[in-house]
Amino acid sequence: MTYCVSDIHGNYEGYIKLLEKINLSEEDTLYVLGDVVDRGTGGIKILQDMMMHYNIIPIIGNHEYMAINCLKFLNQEITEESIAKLNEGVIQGLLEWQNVGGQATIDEFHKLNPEEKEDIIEYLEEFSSYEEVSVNGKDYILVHAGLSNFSPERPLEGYHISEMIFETPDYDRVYFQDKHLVTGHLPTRCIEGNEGQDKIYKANNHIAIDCGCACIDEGSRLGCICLDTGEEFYV
Ligand SMILES: [Mn+2]
Repeated sequence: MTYCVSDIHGNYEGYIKLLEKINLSEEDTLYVLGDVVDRGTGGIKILQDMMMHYNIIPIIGNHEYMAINCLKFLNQEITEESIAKLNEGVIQGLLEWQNVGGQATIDEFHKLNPEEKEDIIEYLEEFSSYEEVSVNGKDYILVHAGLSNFSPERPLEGYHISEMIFETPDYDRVYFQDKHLVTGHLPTRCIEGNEGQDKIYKANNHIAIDCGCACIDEGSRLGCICLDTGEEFYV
């Protein structure tokens, strides 16, 4: 079976419960569509578990994109050289990351030993920007947020990462007649026509799966879809 989940945002307990709920076996594949880290306090712990599973495939989200550069910077020794590199861009990157919940990840990162820190940075650098899968003869494009500057003729490998992780797609628009676009990033409760519902959204060849697990109010959940059966799982 092929499963997709997104925007776990440091909710380690939810992640573990989900693995149990879908009963992820060695023959299954779980795609994680980005934003594993930040806000919640268990993002690094989730990454450490993910990297132990060859059948959990990570796709980059805007939070990982911000985290990579910042963690690399924080992981170097303080030398004249590193201080010289501390320019406005680096500082702004750190501040922006903190503004969106990066501090939880920084705190967790600081508790790791040097080898674990290296492993996390290396693992984050392995994340793909998107994945294409076929299940039961149906084609899916898995990407964190959407496809900015979309044109049906544009090859997927021609998109820059930044065009796939920040901008939400137009859920009223069919992007590909013959493919489904699976996305996270925007809690589905914010999609027009799905207001207030923390539920997987399916329409116009879109499958939106961020069920607001990072929102702390009641009802917010971690959603997961099985592409083979269409079955939805929530924790
Ligand atoms: Mn996001």
